[in-house]
Amino acid sequence: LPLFERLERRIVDGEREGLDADLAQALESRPALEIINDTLLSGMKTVGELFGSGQMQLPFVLASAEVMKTAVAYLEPFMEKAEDDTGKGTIVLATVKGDVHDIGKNLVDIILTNNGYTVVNLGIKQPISTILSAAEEHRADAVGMSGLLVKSTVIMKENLQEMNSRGAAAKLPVLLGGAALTRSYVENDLQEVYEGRVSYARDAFEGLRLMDATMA
Ligand code: B1M
Repeated sequence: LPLFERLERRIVDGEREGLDADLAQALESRPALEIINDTLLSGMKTVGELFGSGQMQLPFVLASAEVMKTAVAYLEPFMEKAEDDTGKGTIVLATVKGDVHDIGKNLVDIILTNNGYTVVNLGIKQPISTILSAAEEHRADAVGMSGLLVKSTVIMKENLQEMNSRGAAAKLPVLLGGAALTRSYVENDLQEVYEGRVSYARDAFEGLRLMDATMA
């Protein structure tokens, strides 16, 4: 297979061996971010489709996710950083309670960090109480929640209600992302229950744009 097809295939097949050499070669002709967005994410999309239609079993999805993470870790040092553009603000980021999916959240972390934000990444399965404690401790300017399961969209709603009931925290802008969300669910249903501002980010770059708008 040609290089980029082979790389995409590695994600789908969960094939770690030879990955570094292929990534090194890919970097000779494309920027790291483009490799992630166009090649690796396309592989993860196929994994999702195969899993969703019952053609792929969970352990293989896990293997694909591990190769994806390894690839992103390899590429991260090669990604562009806005060196002179630091201290733009602080965001607490987490995958919500009950949800283990973290590849997207970690991409958001990388993109925001590389563009001058301080990201407090709490990891997966985080209850709102932990998220809010961290927001207070780090004097966060915003809270970011990720979740890929349909049930996570319900958790996000409960989290926003909990933020309302805690008063001051309700003023914090909230950024939401993850495959199970839709823009209209966030901008209508969720905005309706939240006293602060809640925004939907389709991908990590929209997350960055929204943070820039929030901090402007
Ligand atoms: Co799971 N999984 N999974 N899974 N998994 C999905 C989400 C699913 C859609 C697959 C499917 O059925 N087709 C499905 C959910 C169905 C539903 O709820 N309706 C599903 C399921 C069912 C499950 C389990 C329940 C399976 C089981 O146990 N029977 C289980 C759940 C465990 C749990 O959470 N409690 C489970 C487990 C797993 C693995 C552990 C094997 C693995 C995760 C490994 C890991 O993350 N460390 C996994 C994977 C890999 C997937 C799929 C295939 C790929 C997800 C991914 O990493 N995509 C996924 C299929 C899919 O999403 N269509 C699936 C790449 C990633 C970059 O995209 O996270 O969407 P994403 O992030 C995007 C944007 O959404 C956005 O930016 C990113 C791109 O720039 N974004 C944000 C995300 N968060 C953001 C936050 C922001 C801003 C933007 O601001 C805060």
